[in-house]
Amino acid sequence: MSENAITRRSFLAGSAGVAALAAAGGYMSFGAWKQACADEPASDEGSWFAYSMCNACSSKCGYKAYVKRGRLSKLIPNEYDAHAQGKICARGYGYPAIVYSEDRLTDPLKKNDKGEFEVISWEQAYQEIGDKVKAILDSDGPQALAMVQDPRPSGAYYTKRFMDALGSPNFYTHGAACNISKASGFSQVIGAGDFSADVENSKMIMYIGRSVADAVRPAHLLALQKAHDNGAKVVMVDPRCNNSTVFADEWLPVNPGTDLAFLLAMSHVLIRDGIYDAAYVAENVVGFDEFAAGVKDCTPAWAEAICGIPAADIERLAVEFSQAAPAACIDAGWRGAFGNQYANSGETARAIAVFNTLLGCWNQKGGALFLPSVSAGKLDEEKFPAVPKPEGKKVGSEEYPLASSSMGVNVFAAQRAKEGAIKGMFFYNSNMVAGYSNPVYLQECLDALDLCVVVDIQMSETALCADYVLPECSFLERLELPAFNGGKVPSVSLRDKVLDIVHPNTKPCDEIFTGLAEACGVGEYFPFTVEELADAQLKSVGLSLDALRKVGTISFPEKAFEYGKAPKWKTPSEKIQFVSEACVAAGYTPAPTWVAPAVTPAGGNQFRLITGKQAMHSHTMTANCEPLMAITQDYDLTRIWMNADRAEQLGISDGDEVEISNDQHTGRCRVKVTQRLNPTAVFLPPAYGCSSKDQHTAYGIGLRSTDFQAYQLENGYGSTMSHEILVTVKKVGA
Ligand SMILES: Nc1nc2c(c(=O)[nH]1)N[C@H]1C(S)=C(S)[C@@H](COP(=O)(O)OP(=O)(O)OC[C@H]3O[C@@H](n4cnc5c(=O)[nH]c(N)nc54)[C@H](O)[C@@H]3O)O[C@H]1N2
Ligand SMILES: Nc1nc2c(c(=O)[nH]1)N[C@H]1C(S)=C(S)[C@@H](COP(=O)(O)OP(=O)(O)OC[C@H]3O[C@@H](n4cnc5c(=O)[nH]c(N)nc54)[C@H](O)[C@@H]3O)O[C@H]1N2
Ligand code: SF4
Ligand SMILES: [Mo]
Repeated sequence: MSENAITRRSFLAGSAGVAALAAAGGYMSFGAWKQACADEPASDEGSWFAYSMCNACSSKCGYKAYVKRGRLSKLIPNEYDAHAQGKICARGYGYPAIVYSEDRLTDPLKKNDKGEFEVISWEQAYQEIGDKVKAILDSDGPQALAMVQDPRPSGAYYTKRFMDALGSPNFYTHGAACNISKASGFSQVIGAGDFSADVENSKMIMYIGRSVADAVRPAHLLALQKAHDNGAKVVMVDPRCNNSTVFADEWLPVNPGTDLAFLLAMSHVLIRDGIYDAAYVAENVVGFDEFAAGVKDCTPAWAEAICGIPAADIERLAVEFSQAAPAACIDAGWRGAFGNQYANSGETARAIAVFNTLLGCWNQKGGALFLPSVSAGKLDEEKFPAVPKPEGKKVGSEEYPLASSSMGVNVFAAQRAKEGAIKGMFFYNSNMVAGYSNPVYLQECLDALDLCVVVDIQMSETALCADYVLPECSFLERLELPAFNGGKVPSVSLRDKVLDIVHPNTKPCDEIFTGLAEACGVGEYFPFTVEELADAQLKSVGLSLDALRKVGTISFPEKAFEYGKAPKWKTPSEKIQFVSEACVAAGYTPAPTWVAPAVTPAGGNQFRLITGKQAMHSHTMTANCEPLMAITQDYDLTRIWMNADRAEQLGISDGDEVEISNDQHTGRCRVKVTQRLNPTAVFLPPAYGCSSKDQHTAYGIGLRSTDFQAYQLENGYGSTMSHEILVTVKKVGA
């Protein structure tokens, strides 16, 4: 943290300048906007700015957004924002074009008997949705309603409060399609769903299926750059040589879905040779002996036969780890290898938390840290009435008992809709149908609902399944609640309103959910504006909305992280648990042992289909953004990757068109032949294959991995197992 950073204290001492907002609007297409920007003189004269946060991925990087004559003219990343640290990525710069997209939803829509959407008024939409919610509550109770969302910061608050007010516990994030197995597996061992590798101070850092150079968060990339500059040993375990390789010392092209064998074998070496932190383990761990007995036979030779990493490398890496410890760890990853991909993802996450414990690296400099965060305190109940916690259990929590309770198994709620138990579903900033599991299956699930409401800014595949589509204004057109970010120095950032409303009949989420709550008879829980709530939340930590508006980000140095402080383990035993009763109840061994992935490719023309991010796209939400799709087209980025030796065996050359098929789907695309991929897999970039004709830029470009994915969930953890896919690939015309 720079000395110039704005802290809560320095702010209170009165440090900041004044922001003001332009208020001009008018619809303008992206092409016209681009031309107007090109025609603009370079000077900042007459421009205004407000602090906002990017919405193009989960990182929500903070920036200063300049407005000139009502149009966005410039973005300057905020140096003090926890995730941006003075940089934003290509998506951050390109995504604001969506504000001016001709495909924006402009009015509330209702599906008629012919299955076509008709424009209706907000009053009609609220009234009819409210009546249908009340009817479902009367006939089936609040358990028959569900919400899927993962927006931040306002959306998460308002959608949760709305569901709480209706009495429904069925509140889901996108987690089951992202990192539910990681969060849930870690929780079993360390009682926390995540940790932060102290990358910049590390002597040795291993990434298992995490690519900070493709799946970008600027702060993570900057930390890796520092580690590399400091001479840290950086090891990348990935079936694909991803773009982080520029900072890496080694690439281990593991067979997909087999990292667990690699991890158990490295643990075996540490224990066999007595080079783990025995004192730390003796003091902090329950179940070490069971784990040690379980990995006794997990030799490097055993692992090599499964994961493809040479036994000698496994031996050497374990020793190198022990020498670098405690300034060493395996990074927490995000999604790539054990977030939601395989039948063994949750158990792989457990094995990582165990391995880091053997290094004794928790909260050590250069190790793996639990960083502090600050959250809003208690608010005046008169103005912000508390909502009673819903009774009953979240749908899916019994069937998938290891699943993180805050995330929940979103697609299982959809499954229960198909089975008739869930009657009404809401989606906010979520495209479940295209992105979470098999789209045909998920569409059938949503078709079975009595009521499906989607709040989006464009016609997503999920919105196409809705009875009502409610248009939100874009992220640059709304003020949101403050975002409290954890970190070595925790901080709070703001998404302020930058632009005036572009389409007059769109609304921000706080107004939409307040309106829905009133129509559903629970409006008494929303007697405040977003400004009032934001200000109250900030006052509870000694700040104010005015204060944050002026600077965008304020930090809390008095809550800063301290090395060496023992973490509090929020596990049943209050120790680190190498063994878990919950895992046993779900059918796993007490301590993590080998679990095979669900499918294994047979060779010949059969491959496992895997995916991973491309730096210029996010999930399903950016493909319809013209400047970002232009990069795809310029660099021919929809191609499927295939290992060069396998391609040669199959007579496939770079650029050839191939047919990819399995029992779920058949599609065609061109091939990128490369040595940068494990031979057992093909790698499909994940942002393409949009099937909504109303997304004119994205529609029909490239293939979508979920089309090839069967609907199936990971035992106990409930992830969608997004890489348990076998496909055959053949050259078109061969
Ligand atoms: N550009 C971009 N950045 C993003 C996002 C985005 O959509 N686009 N989204 C954000 C979000 S929500 C997330 S969850 C993160 C995801 O962040 P990451 O998890 O880092 O992203 P991925 O690219 O999905 O996966 C990383 C790598 O895992 C590899 N991998 C696949 N299977 C295996 C396996 O079996 N074993 C191993 N060891 N590796 C494997 C892939 O080849 C890929 O290179 O990215 C965040 N940042
Ligand atoms: N095909 C594919 N599937 C994926 C992934 C992938 O990369 N490709 N990634 C996986 C991962 S890591 C994750 S985290 C999940 C993410 O899954 P989601 O969180 O569902 O993200 P998206 O698929 O991008 O869909 C977001 C939806 O929100 C809409 N939206 C954008 N801005 C706004 C806004 O301001 N307001 C509202 N109301 N809506 C808005 C977009 O138009 C889009 O329809 O997807 C998972 N599934
Ligand atoms: S990493 Fe890029 S896309 Fe994600 S929030 Fe930051 S700037 Fe936006
Ligand atoms: Mo994600």
